[in-house]
Parts: sequence; structure tokens; C-alpha cells
Amino acid sequence: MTLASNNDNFVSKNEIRAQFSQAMSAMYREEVPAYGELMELVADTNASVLERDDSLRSQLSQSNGLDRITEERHGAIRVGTEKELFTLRRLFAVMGMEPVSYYDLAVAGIAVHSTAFRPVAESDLNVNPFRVFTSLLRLELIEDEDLRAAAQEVLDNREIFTTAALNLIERAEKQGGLNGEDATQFVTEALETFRWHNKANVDLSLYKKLHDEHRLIADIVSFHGPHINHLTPRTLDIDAVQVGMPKRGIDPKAVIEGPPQRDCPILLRQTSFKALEEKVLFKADNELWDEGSHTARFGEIEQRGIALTPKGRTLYDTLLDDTRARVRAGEGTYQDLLVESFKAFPDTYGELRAEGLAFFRYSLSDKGEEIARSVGISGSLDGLLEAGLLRMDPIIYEDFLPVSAAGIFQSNLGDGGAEVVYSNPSQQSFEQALGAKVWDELALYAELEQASLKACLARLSEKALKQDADIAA
Ligand code: OOG
Ligand code: NI
Repeated sequence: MTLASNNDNFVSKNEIRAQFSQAMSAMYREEVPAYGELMELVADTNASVLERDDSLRSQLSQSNGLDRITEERHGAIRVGTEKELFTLRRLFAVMGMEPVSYYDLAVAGIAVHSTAFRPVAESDLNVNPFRVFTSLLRLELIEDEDLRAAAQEVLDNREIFTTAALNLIERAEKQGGLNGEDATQFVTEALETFRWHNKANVDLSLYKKLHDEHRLIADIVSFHGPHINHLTPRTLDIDAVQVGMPKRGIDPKAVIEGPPQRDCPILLRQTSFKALEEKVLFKADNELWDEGSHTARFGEIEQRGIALTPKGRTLYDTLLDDTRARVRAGEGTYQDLLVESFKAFPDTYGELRAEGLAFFRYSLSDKGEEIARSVGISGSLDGLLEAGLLRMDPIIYEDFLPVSAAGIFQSNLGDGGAEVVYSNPSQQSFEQALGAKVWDELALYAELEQASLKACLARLSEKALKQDADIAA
């Protein structure tokens, strides 16, 4: 199949991304059958939620979300070198995915820092929201000098991109896009970078040393490329899917990460099934292979809620910290204490707005449309909302939560992994490797809110201003 192209003869980036995310999904379903099973469970759950919840259906169609339900998903990869990250940025740019936000996953006790490549504009997110959470290994945080050198050598000698992919990236950059044939080939070639390899790039002894240092370091260094380690469909009822997993023979992690269940969902809740142990062949002498195994790949689900302002995010972080401190103090179960702590987080959209805790998209209500057409009006946001002229819908959080990611990491490292929490952010060195600055996600949400409000105010006041001008004339 050749992708349709626009007037410049270039296929739109959104279209390339949609094709890529579909190809990735098909590949992963084949590689990890439990993921296919999870996708079916999620589709069934979403369908029954939409059947019983008319207001959610209306809200989703208002914010163009209805078509996105089954498409909504992210994936995650981990790379070993600055050069790999730099080229990945260029590869994702061909599909309209840009680095948003900086995450220091040292909070998970892991020597990586990360960003998420995703569409930035709301209209592009609406076409296809696919994101790839991308982590860069920080080899400098490994203390053992010999091990660090051995890992560096393996990484320096691998090429994670096909030659054709590299050529097509360059062509896309030079031309400003790809034609149908090139775009189709690009998707095929780009996919190769994320494929699973059951033959390792190292011998068993180096693998074991890397693994002893940290399982994720072994995962990053030992293979030919950054295999996709999970994909994540969106669910409308994460609690139902969590309960439904064991019934389908899927083994979920113990708790759902993020905020508790609420009337007005905030940020991001996520859970996963535990990573599978897979057979791997390790390099041995005389072109022979040693048999071993590696545990890395899993499936995850996410449920997204409203994006929080800095004030809202601070409250979220504080309540989460409180919960964790109380669990450590033995005051109760994580789940109970989480629910209790979060009683302090307002749970109506009215309060969330009035207290400046969350971001909203404004549009004219039917009454507002009527007024705009007939007389026009101006007024404050509060006044216009009170008069029922504006409608407000949540702006959905499109990014990630490092503490939640840490929870997902931990559950996939096997039980008994000690909780190491330290922080060692270095956004500047990350951006230097990336060859670009990351977008500030909070600024993006604030801009979206302001733009929606401005558009409403302009429409409402158009007639009123015109009448004022007519009177003056
Ligand atoms: C990244 C984990 C982050 C999420 O959903 O928070 C992530 C990884 O496992 O490499 O995907
Ligand atoms: Ni994830």
C-alpha cells in the first residue's frame, strides 16, 4: 500500500505517525501475545463504559476524543548513547513527534533520563496521539570503571538504524517531507529499530555483570537495538481492566499508579502486566550461542484525566508523598491511604477551575452562540460562565509522571527490588545529546487554555463592538 500524499506531494506527518503506530501495534501483538489479549480486554471495557455513560460520550465527542479511544496509546524505549538519541529525535520528527518535557528517572533508582516524543499541537494529537517515552542511559552513573568501558564499547559498535532509514530521514529533512512511496518505506524501515532480537549482542558473562548492576542497564546494552518494551492502550475504566486481567490469564502489577479513582479524573492512572521471561541466545565462542533468558517486555494501560496547573501539580505531589510516607509508617494499605489523602483534592470541575488547579478548554454554549449571533456581550470569565454562555471541558494531560513510571519499573524488576530514591536531574546534558530543547508541557497546556478563551471572548464581543461602533458613527 502507498500512502496518500498532499499537494506538495508529501504525505502528512500525522498520516505517517498513524501508520507507524499501527505497524508498531501489529508487530508487538505478534511478539507479545499477552498484549493482544490485553487490547481485547480494553476494547470490551471501553465499549461497555460508553454504552452506560452518555455524558462521557458527549464530552469525548465535544473534545474530538471519541475517535481516539482505540488509537490512544504510547510505547517506551531506552537507548544507550547520545548519538542514538540524537538520531531518534530526527526519526520521530519525520512523523511529527517532538520531545516534550524532561524526566529524571533517577527517582526510580535507574541511571536514565527521559523525554516523550509526541505531537504538540492539539489538532495533531486529535489525528493520532501516539507517543514514545524515550530514555537515555547515563553510563557515567555506573561506578564500576571496567564495566562502564565494556558497555561503552558494545554500544559504540552497534548501529540501531537501517541504512535506508537513515537515508530517508535525511531526505525528509532536505525536502521537508516524504512522498507516498518513501513514507511507506520509512515506516517499514523505522520499525526495524524497535524490533525484538532474541540473539543478544553480548556474551552471557557480560550480560550477567550488566544485569547485576541493574536489569535495565542489561536491557539497554545487551541487544542490537532499543526494542519497544511496552505499548499502552487507553482505557476508560482502569479499575475494571485491572480486575479483568487475571480472568484472562494476565498477571497485573499489584496497584494502579497515580491518583485514586475520582469523579473528575486528573493526570494519569496506569497499570501493567508483569514482564515476561523470554528465551535469549548469548554470543559464545566459535559462532556458537549460549541459552539464557531476559525479562523486559510487558503491556500497560492508561487512563488520562485533566491536566493540572503548577499549583494543582504541587498539591498532587504533596498528597502522593504523604501517602507514601504514611505507608512507610505502617498506617495502612497504600490503596486506602491514597484514597484518604486525596480527599483533600477538590473533585468537581467547578472547584478545580475556581481554585486554579487544572486547565480547561472553553467554547461557546448554545446560549453563548445565540448571544454571539444576536447582540454580543463582553464580560469576565466568571461572569460568562455563571451566565451559562461558556462551556468548559477538561484539557487532557498528555504527558507522564516519573513516580508512576518508577512504580511500573519496580514491578517489572521482580519483587524485592529495594526502593532507591535519589534525584540527579541534568536537563541540560540531555538536551545537548538530543540536539534540541524539550517543550515545556505546562506552557503548552496554558497556551491551549488561553487560546480557547480568547477565541470565545472575541466571538462574543464581535457584535457588541460593532454595535458600539455603529452608535458612535
Ligand atoms: C519507561 C517507563 C515510562 C510510563 O508509562 O510511565 C512509561 C520504560 O519502561 O522504559 O512508559
Ligand atoms: Ni508506559
